[in-house]
Amino acid sequence: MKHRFMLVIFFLVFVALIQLAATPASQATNDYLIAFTSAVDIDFLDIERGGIFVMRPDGTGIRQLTSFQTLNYDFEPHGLNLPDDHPAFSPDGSKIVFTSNRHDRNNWDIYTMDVNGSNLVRLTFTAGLDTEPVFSPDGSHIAFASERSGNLDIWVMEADGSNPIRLTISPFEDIEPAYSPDGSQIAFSRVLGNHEKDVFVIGSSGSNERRVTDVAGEDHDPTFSPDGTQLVITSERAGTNPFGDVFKIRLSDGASLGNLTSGLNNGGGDPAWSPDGSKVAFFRSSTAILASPQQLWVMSSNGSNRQRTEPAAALPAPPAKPLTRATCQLSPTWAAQKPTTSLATA
Ligand SMILES: [Ca+2]
Ligand SMILES: [Ca+2]
Ligand SMILES: [Ca+2]
Repeated sequence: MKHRFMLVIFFLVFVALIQLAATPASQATNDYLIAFTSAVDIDFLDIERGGIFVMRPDGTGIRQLTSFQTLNYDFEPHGLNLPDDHPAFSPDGSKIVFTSNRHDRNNWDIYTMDVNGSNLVRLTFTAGLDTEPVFSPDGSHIAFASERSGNLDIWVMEADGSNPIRLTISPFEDIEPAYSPDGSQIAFSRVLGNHEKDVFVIGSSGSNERRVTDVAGEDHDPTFSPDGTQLVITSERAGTNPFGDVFKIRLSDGASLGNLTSGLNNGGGDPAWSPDGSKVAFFRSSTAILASPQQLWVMSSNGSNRQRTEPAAALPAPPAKPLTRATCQLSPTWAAQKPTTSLATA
């Protein structure tokens, strides 16, 4: 997840990291779960508003799993980390992996919890940032970005936190890992300079690193198509403010297969492909200004039928004060399958 654009949080922060559980295109089942991080701080005297939430796709059944002080965030040139951030479902939907600085506000580490918020387990114990964790498709491993070796690289560990292995060895910041559907590859973003990122891919055991995009500006936030041959990314190649657009590219050579948010005011970013391939979730800035609140949108994977799908019920009551400054990070991903734990039993 994700993210070059963070500004200072003053008294209002709206942040959502959204995970939409897989929903069959023809069946709007309501027993999937959405997990997301929200850091809405409508009152700076009440700084415990943020947290990881789960809810049903229609916004009902909202439960707050964690809470944090929304001002206790970290802003680095490559992105933002909230006190609890980047939740991602396990493949069976029973667990959520996320990053947190709950033990030390200057040190993020990887944790898992059950989808009801219980059974918290800390998986990493290293200095510095450990973030953006994602389960492998078989649930056996977790890929994440870690700066334990000096700057951010892509690492993989077993799902219990054991046997961490460094995959990328570069002087650049390597972030935003995403597993291919067969688990054999991990796409990631490399921060090559100021306002310069490109997408790379590496074998999930660390071999055969390869550059996928080589385009001026930021190409990042890769996630795979269900067949593993394409990626959706955030790209600035169309020049759309403030973050660029959602582009579909071919994994083999990085060729553009289209701007999926062409013509959409303020473009879109942080795309994520649904497991059935029919939809792409993305964020859209509410204005062309970097610090604007973000909205979650879902479109067909050909870029048509773009619709805002706000988790409105997840957010506190409308702000009593005008929104003066806001920043947001919103990185939708889709769980691989319907969670096995329902809210009724969570
Ligand atoms: Ca750490
Ligand atoms: Ca590196
Ligand atoms: Ca680039």
